[in-house]
Amino acid sequence: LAKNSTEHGEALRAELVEMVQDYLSPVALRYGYSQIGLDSTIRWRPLILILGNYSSGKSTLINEFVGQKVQATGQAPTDDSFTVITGSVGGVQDEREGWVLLNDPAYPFEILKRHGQRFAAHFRLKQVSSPLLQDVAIVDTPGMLDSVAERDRGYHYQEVLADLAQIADLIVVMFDPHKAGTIRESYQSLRQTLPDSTFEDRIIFVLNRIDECENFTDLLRVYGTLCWNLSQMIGRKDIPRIMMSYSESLAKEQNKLAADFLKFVPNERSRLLDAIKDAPRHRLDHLASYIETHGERICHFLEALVQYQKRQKRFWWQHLMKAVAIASIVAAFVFGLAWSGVLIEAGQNSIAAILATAIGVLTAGFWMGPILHAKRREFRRGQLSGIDQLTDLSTQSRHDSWARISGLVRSYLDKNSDGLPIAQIKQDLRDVRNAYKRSSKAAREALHQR
Ligand SMILES: Nc1nc2c(ncn2[C@@H]2O[C@H](COP(=O)(O)OP(=O)(O)OP(=O)(O)O)[C@@H](O)[C@H]2O)c(=O)[nH]1
Ligand SMILES: [Mg+2]
Repeated sequence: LAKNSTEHGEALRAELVEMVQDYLSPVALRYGYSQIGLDSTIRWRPLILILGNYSSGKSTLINEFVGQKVQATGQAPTDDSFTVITGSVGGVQDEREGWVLLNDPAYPFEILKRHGQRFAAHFRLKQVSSPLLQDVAIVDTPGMLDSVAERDRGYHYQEVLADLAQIADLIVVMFDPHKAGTIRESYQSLRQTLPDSTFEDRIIFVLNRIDECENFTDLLRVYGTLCWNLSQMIGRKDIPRIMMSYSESLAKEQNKLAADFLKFVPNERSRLLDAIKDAPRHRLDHLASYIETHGERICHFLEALVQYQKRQKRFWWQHLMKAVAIASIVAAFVFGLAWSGVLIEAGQNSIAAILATAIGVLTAGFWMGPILHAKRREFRRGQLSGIDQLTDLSTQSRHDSWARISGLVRSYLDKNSDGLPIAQIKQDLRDVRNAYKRSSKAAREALHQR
């Protein structure tokens, strides 16, 4: 049964990725909603992102789980690179450097290209043979420094983290007793990028290296400090669960295992390992919310375009009415003059009528031509500067999604407002809406059945 359900999950995942490729990606690219195919970040294997303070024990933990010394470890800030560590095909050990990796469509990292060469020089992939890494990849990250040192990296560290967090299925945030809570800025950038609905499910907080606490009181003090800092960062009073962990072998080496309090605090390292092994199951949940978030936003985007076109049409009709009214008045006036003998000989009704019609048509043409042209520019300027009028912002989620897309809508309209392909837009809106709702429903049902 388990095998069956894994296979079913696998098939469903493939189907969802295909839906994104066939329906969401082309539309996203067509309207400039995204610069890369939306399926590119979800194609690859499940990804676990490990981040936290420097020296909090990230690399030590990874080496332990992988069963080899893949990453360098040490007391000072050791590593200034992002390393994707994954299983190798046929046991080949391989390394791949940043720029090649960012440009390879087989990997989901195209989105990181925007961080430039300086970042690429700090990005690499290592393939190692390890049972844990057969279906998943782990990303080891440079430890967080304080915010002053953070500025010297040459790329925007927090934005890189945020982009990686969008690709990741599980995010492990690590602290240690010496620095329990100095990651405020990084935390906030995660918070802003991940959709609210998935934020809590996808993130695990770990207080690591607890064997180094002096005694139980010291541990409580550190734990309390971390809770306080987390609640400040989260802006809430209920603290997420924090796993406690330490490296058994290091503790033994350093004679820390004798500490009494460790007997009362179970090492949750193995639970952390279980969570990492479980990442493929997180993938389905991640996919479902990925599809919902982008599906909703794309629909929101297209709805705004439809709204713009409606206003444009109304504007055009108003001017046509005006043109007809003014042309009629002018024509009537000309006819009156002609009929009464001011323009031509009196009594030549048919010539007067022809003359009046001709001048009326000219007037209408002038109004719908150069005058409308100037007015239309004014209309467009007005619409673009008051772009929020194009959408209904009655709920918080509409607000959030609009905050993400309004700039993109504006730049699309800026280039295309004169010839919006409205039939296509409406068709795309229908297709995307149907496709994403259908897929999200299927994914939610599958998740529910677990
Ligand atoms: N006692 C003890 N020491 C640990 C533990 N985990 C890591 N260490 C030590 O802490 C130091 C930092 O560990 P790393 O794994 O290099 O930490 P990191 O988070 O990867 O650090 P950066 O890569 O610099 O961000 C190393 O000297 C490790 O030996 C632990 O659980 N207990
Ligand atoms: Mg490290």
